[in-house]
Amino acid sequence: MTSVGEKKPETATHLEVDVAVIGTGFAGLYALYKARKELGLRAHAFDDAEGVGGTWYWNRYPGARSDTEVTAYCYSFDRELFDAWKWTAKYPRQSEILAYLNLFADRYDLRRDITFGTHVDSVTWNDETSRWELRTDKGHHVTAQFVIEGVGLLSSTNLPTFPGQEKFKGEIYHTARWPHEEVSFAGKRVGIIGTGSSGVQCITEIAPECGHLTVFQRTPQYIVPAVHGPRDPKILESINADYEGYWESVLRSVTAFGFEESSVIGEGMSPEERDDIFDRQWNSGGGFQFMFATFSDVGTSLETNQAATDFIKRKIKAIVRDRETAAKLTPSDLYAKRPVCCDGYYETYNRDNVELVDVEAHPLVEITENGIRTNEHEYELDMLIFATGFDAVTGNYLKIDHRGRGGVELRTKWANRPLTHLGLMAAGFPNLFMIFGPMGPFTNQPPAHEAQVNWAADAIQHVREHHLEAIEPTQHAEDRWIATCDEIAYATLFPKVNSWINGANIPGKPITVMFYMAGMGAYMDQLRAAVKSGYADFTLLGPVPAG
Ligand code: N01
Repeated sequence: MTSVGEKKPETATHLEVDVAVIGTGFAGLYALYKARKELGLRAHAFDDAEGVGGTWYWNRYPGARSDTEVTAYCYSFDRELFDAWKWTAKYPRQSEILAYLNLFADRYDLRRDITFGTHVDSVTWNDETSRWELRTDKGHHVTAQFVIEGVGLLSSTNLPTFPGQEKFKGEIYHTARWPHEEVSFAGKRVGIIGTGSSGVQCITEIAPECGHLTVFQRTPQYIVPAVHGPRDPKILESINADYEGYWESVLRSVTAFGFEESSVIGEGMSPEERDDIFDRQWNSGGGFQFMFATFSDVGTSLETNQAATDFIKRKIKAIVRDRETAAKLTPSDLYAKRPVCCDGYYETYNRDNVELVDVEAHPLVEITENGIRTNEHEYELDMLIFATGFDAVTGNYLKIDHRGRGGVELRTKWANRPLTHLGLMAAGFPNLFMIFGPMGPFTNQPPAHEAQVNWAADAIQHVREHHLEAIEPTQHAEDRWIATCDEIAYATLFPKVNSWINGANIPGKPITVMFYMAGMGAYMDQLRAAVKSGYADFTLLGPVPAG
């Protein structure tokens, strides 16, 4: 057996490290930094992309920006970086976030330990050596004691195939695989399929640029304004006055978005009082804010939820001039998907060059040489954009052939639903940490990534300091975590509505709970309790006997 401390001769394709990292978005970059700089370990990362950035490398579509205010959409551990980086606006554009992540990679010289343009095909646990063996599509063979995967919650693209798709003669794009080159819309007839977060940003940005825009909508969403603008200097001043306190409050909150969440119960309140609060939030903007800063029970009380949906429906009616279009844009389900915000979305449908097609009522039959044919009409297009989202949460994990102890396949283990403990580790898969894995918290991601990587780093240190080989959650702990996640989710309204949150957007995918919905604060308590108990819910494996 080769111990991690011993150096084995390396070839260009064979690498022996302490920590292998998959993905170089927010999570992977921080994991690489942490393993190398803070734990002093040998680490190497792989990424499919040709550069760092993860989701922000791929999602370059027009209008792409975060809907978390910048002050909570960054790393917290590096105060100097926080002070040095001058975000230009409240909700950062994709290009700005990507520049920030590139700066982070440069600041800590991370690129020398990253192999880009390389997909990790398989991650296999070797029972004899207690090491992971990784193989890539470029022929790399990596041996690592620990694996940290930051493969992206929303990264594996959902590209539905329609009959005749190959015949289309125009340009064709997916929002999450947008080209690096400039795409011109001038004078073109553009079609967009999908009206989720990506779709609405794209639609609003492209409409004024193109000749004609046809939006193919299957399910309307509740969209509230973002009220995008310059950063509020007062927020920054208050963060600077108590930097640690600010981040503590982010981690104690439900959403980890950095805004003040409401503790007001909407149920039982008069409709006028409720509308007043919704109206104030509509005017100050933000999707998660509309759901969590107005009342504490929009996601749990049918009454408050309906008050929210009635309010948005009235707004749609007031904004959209054409009655028929307004009706098509009006959702009929609960407000219990990942909340969406975008400035000027409903106003876009008042433009003469924008048309809305309801493909639920008139299904999309085929893609032709010249455009899209529904069961009612053929729409001629020069460009077709798929804003059809992702095989979320589990998609990228299952693209890698994971085999744990005794050769158990992750695909088999997760055949009916994804199973993890703390959304971070899975029974049967020792020393494998999934950052924002299934059954993790339903929150703003960067602060959660940092917390999970910190937890993983502490676990790694624990194993090494105690001269152990591996840490793995017990089956009992995993079962209990899943039951806890289910119980919490079913106390909310989210399981009642189909979306990527529960896997319902992908045909054939199990529809199930995939998040811990009790919020960031409660999740942090769970992470701390796991350590405080001396890893009581984990099996700690000792050294492999020599010989
Ligand atoms: O994907 P989505 P997204 N025929 O799944 C439609 C994050 N994000 O990329 O609802 C016709 O939400 C589908 O229709 P339906 C954020 O967490 C954040 O927009 O399934 N239509 C839906 O309209 C977000 O929630 C930001 O009926 C089809 C759309 O495509 C998550 O990513 C920006 C179809 C997909 O919507 C996903 O957002 C962007 C078909 N066969 C993304 N298949 C910000 O921070 C799918 N659709 C602002």
